[in-house]
Amino acid sequence: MHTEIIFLKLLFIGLTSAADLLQNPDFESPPSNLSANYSTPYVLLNEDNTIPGWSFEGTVQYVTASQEVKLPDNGHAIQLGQDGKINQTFIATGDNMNYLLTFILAPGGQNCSVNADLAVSAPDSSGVFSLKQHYGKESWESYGHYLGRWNQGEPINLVIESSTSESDVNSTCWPVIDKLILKTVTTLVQATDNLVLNGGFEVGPDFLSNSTEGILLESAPSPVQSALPQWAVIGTVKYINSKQFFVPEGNAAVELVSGVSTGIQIDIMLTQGSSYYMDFTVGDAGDGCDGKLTVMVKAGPVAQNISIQSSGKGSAFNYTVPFKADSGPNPISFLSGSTNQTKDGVLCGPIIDEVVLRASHGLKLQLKLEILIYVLVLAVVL
Ligand SMILES: *[C@@H]1O[C@H](CO)[C@@H](O)[C@H](O)[C@H]1NC(C)=O
Ligand SMILES: *[C@@H]1O[C@H](CO)[C@@H](O)[C@H](O)[C@H]1NC(C)=O
Ligand SMILES: *[C@@H]1O[C@H](CO)[C@@H](O)[C@H](O)[C@H]1NC(C)=O
Ligand SMILES: *[C@@H]1O[C@H](CO)[C@@H](O)[C@H](O)[C@H]1NC(C)=O
Ligand SMILES: *[C@@H]1O[C@H](CO)[C@@H](O)[C@H](O)[C@H]1NC(C)=O
Ligand SMILES: *[C@@H]1O[C@H](CO)[C@@H](O)[C@H](O)[C@H]1NC(C)=O
Ligand SMILES: *[C@@H]1O[C@H](CO)[C@@H](O)[C@H](O)[C@H]1NC(C)=O
Ligand SMILES: *[C@@H]1O[C@H](CO)[C@@H](O)[C@H](O)[C@H]1NC(C)=O
Ligand SMILES: *[C@@H]1O[C@H](CO)[C@@H](O)[C@H](O)[C@H]1NC(C)=O
Ligand SMILES: [Ca+2]
Repeated sequence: MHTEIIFLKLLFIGLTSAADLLQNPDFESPPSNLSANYSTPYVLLNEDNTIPGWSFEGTVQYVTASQEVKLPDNGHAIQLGQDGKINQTFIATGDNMNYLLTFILAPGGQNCSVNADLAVSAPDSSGVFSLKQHYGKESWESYGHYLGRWNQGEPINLVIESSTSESDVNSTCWPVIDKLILKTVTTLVQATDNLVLNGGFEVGPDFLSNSTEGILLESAPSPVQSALPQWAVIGTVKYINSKQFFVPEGNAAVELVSGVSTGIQIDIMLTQGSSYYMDFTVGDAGDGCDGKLTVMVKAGPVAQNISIQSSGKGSAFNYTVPFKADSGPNPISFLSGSTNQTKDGVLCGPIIDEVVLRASHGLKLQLKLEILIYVLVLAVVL
């Protein structure tokens, strides 16, 4: 039994990187037959050009970072103009893997009145992304997206295209895409000491190695088709890493950035009438969000508002909410109680980490049992 427990815990962290599933994911291999020098920020591609790894259709331009178009690492990217579309087929690896995509969306142009959207689709999913300003210090944003779940060997056609309802194409800023990162995540398995899966938010889309920005996660009503596995996302949240932000535990946490009543939620079936404890950490990411930050917390039938006084330099406070489970799904949610900004006008908010849900009796008993069995096994071995 003890080895089984260890095995389960290993499964829980059983992530693999799919870093090289996509070819030319950052467009640093330039298109063939480029007519112009890289001295112009945009080069329109035609039928004589091919983009290594990708097919394209419609108005597509090769972009070089410049004063006009800012890109991470000052690299190259692709702009999807009118009816612009690129696609690439990758072969799924591993069985029943979930695929999470990270990418950069940058504004393509300066004096336009509307931004066209970017549509990302795969056989089991589609998502539409609009460039959101004021969520970071850069003009571009990094997004996370749940692509789907496939078995070994399946060919997956990833399609990225521009999308607009605007008829005046001349006043439209067309999206620029860069730095795609694919990550595979195994289906998470219940740990013995926490009834919430991914309660520490360690499983999520990959961070860009050089970016100082977090990753925006858009609304995801279904926790199984969420870029933050097991959590539904309401509004937009920012997935943050410990390399660039203050994170209370482990490598990642969630910052509630998009204002009142936005955040994360799960529904969980529990034993009706039994007592549970929910432990969690609230803090600030050290990103200059100084002042009062409020989180509206729900644990089954219990709702509680928690406010912290943040200095914007990184802080963490632990809380425990005891509750008796209702029948049916019990909501566990963390929603922002305020809309906040840093002095630079960047939207910010409280961070959540280390959500642990435990039965008030069951757990102690189980732990004792584990120790007992461990001792017995040791005794037998010796
Ligand atoms: C590209 O630009 C460089 C200098 O910026 C110039 O020497 C070279 O001739 C140009 N090549 C083409 C193909 O225009
Ligand atoms: C370059 O363009 C020529 C036509 O101008 C075409 O025949 C050739 O296949 C192209 N090469 C590549 C690698 O796309
Ligand atoms: C990170 O940035 C540095 C300097 O801007 C650059 O030299 C390096 O190639 C970047 N690393 C990656 C992985 O993009
Ligand atoms: C792009 O999609 C088309 C079908 O729409 C397919 O024929 C083509 O092989 C795809 N390109 C790549 C690079 O996967
Ligand atoms: C945008 O407008 C500014 C001022 O009106 C002008 O200086 C700049 O050249 C324009 N940029 C583009 C890409 O048209
Ligand atoms: C867009 O601009 C081009 C030339 O700059 C012009 O020929 C075209 O008619 C314009 N289209 C619209 C819809 O205004
Ligand atoms: C957050 O917003 C609330 C009102 O919505 C305000 O009272 C509080 O001071 C703000 N905190 C920060 C860090 O801006
Ligand atoms: C928490 O704050 C919100 C907004 O101020 C309010 O509507 C709600 O009733 C509060 N909840 C509790 C449990 O105090
Ligand atoms: C919060 O709890 C964790 C254990 O879950 C502990 O490691 C950490 O030190 C606690 N933090 C604070 C501020 O008490
Ligand atoms: Ca964490």
